[in-house]
Amino acid sequence: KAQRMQWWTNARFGMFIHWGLYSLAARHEWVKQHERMTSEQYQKYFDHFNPDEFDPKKWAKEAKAAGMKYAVLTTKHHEGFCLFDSKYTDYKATNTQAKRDLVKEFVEAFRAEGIRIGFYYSLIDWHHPDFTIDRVHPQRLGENATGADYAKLNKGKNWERYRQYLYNQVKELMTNYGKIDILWLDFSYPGKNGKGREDWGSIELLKMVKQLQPGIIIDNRADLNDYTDGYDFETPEQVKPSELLKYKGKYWETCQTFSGSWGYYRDEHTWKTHRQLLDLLVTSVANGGNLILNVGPTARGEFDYRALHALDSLSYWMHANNPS
Ligand code: FUL
Repeated sequence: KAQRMQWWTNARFGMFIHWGLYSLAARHEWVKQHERMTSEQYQKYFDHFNPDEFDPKKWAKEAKAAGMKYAVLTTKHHEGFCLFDSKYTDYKATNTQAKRDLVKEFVEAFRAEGIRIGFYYSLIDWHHPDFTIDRVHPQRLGENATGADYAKLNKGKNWERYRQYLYNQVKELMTNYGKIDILWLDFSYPGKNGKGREDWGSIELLKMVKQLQPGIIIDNRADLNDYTDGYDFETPEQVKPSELLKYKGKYWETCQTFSGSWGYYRDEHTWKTHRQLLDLLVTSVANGGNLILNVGPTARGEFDYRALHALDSLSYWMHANNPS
């Protein structure tokens, strides 16, 4: 394992990219859930998705200049929309005005800059008809609803079909884009029965992934216990630097945002200062871990000017402190 992890340990700094239909709403990647939108109400974002400024070569250059050595893109977030051309759904970029596989372009552009490739894939899916409606789902019931109410609501849903769907999609991602360096599975809460690993079939899923991509590095968010179950690194999210100490001796990567949300949020005014970002990087590395810093591109496919300024400031620092 140490050998497989070596490049990742040396890399230390990566770029997270959260991009999807929620970027159009520009007020958090959980907007469908926060505002209890139905899929019909959410459809407008699909209909208007037209990233006319999308040029992943620009993104890759920004990442490289800032000293980032790998990049992880949301191929599908909780909303269920796929940036890639999956044969198992119509809910994908190819069917929007973008008319193309955006994951493919991301992979090509970042690889060309020598940046390693990671795929984020959400195990949660708020669009798929067989995904269980639970207390976190956009279509959740009122606070006082009982288990029986939920059972009634979920009647006719076939969890097995959803699980097969996610297996098929992960297989596509692991097969159609050449060598993938990182798989970043994400569940923020368990699936059908509240038993994540059984619901997702996590052990088998990871086995399949490792068979298809023997060198791949996988995060810990499929509800698995430890490294022997097949995952490779821990993912402390938005933690304070002081909390990082408890990960000492482990493989870990802290994921952090510029402001608060992961998806583009135009009116969020909690952006970290450039100094805070640099501190995050330095403290992560000094404590033996990685930092993956998130950018939420706009619906048109650009990095927001505040993100560009922050990346620039990191790149000046990298430049000034790079002996070569
Ligand atoms: C969480 C998600 O719910 C957030 O939206 C984001 O993707 C973060 C990295 O992981 O679990």
